[in-house]
Amino acid sequence: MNKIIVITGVSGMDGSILSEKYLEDSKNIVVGIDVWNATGQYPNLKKIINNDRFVFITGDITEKLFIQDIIKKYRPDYFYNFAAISLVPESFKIPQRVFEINAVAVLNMLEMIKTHSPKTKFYQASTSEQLGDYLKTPQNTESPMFPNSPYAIAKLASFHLVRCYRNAFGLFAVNGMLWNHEGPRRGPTFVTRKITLHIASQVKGNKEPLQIGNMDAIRDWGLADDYVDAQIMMMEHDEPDDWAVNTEEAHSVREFIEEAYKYISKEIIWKGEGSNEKGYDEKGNLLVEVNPEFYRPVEVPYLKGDSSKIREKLGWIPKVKFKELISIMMENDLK
Ligand code: F7E
Repeated sequence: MNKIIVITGVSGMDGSILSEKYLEDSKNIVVGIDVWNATGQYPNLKKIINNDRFVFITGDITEKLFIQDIIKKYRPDYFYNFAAISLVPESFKIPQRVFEINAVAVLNMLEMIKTHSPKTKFYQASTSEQLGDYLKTPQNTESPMFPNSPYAIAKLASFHLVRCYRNAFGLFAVNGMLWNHEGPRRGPTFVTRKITLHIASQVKGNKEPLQIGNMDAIRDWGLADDYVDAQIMMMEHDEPDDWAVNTEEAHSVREFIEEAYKYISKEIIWKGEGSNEKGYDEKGNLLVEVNPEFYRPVEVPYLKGDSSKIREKLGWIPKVKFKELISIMMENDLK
């Protein structure tokens, strides 16, 4: 039987990778939703936009009737919600909009599914960012959560809404709590892609140094492709649950920069401290400099995950870890 899969935020990194995976099965139909843009360009959809089994719909997930129409029309087997304002610093500038998109829209999706299509399985893109100021490490879905940005607070509200609708109404509603995941489709404002794209531009002759914020922030970075596999496994599992997905390895932004320069055989020599810190190559060329403009009003200093539950119950493992992730991104951006 055909499966119908609705994916919001379909032109983003996870949405586009997931669509391609579902469309590999010739019985599946993917209904992809994203915001209208004036260019009409959705580069991540280029492999699937002409596929007969891919239906692309533009709209705004904060319009309740829009979501209602989609759910009533398709009564999907799966509904994946990736649509969000996902750049953390942006959320300090437009917090109300962030709450509408990252929290209220999720409430409406759950309500619509409960009312019109209660058999639809719902996936919420939940995040390690919810953890905020950590009290213990490594962290998982049961760790204390002290989110410290409007982004993370709205996401935590959605996390609890999903649990609540699962427990109260028996919906198959899943939280995939994913740690930072990256790859060639990552947006250029996130730190990993910003670094790999800038280094690639320096190789092509750009003399401007990479401008960077807090290099001491520590993250657990994995490859998006592996994490999308985890999402499918969660939705195929018999029981809905909350799952932590990460590599269980933590590295600083500074280590990411050093490793990415190693890919082009450059060793960074750091000089100065704090907002005056700069990175040079062996010949004294300035390659990196701290720019406080990229500091955040509040930082999430350290995120290292514990993914033992999904490893033990579903057999998921991350195939790609830190160094290989950087190689994949550098190779892509140098092309
Ligand atoms: O920052 C530091 C920054 O923006 C990582 C989103 O997908 O993952 C992502 O959130 C770290 C932070 O990701 C720059 O201060 C230094 O500590 O790449 P990011 P994020 O904020 O961790 C989670 C799981 C999500 O859910 C989010 O949606 O890097 N940092 N210098 C910088 N960050 C950026 N963006 N730009 C800099 O120049």
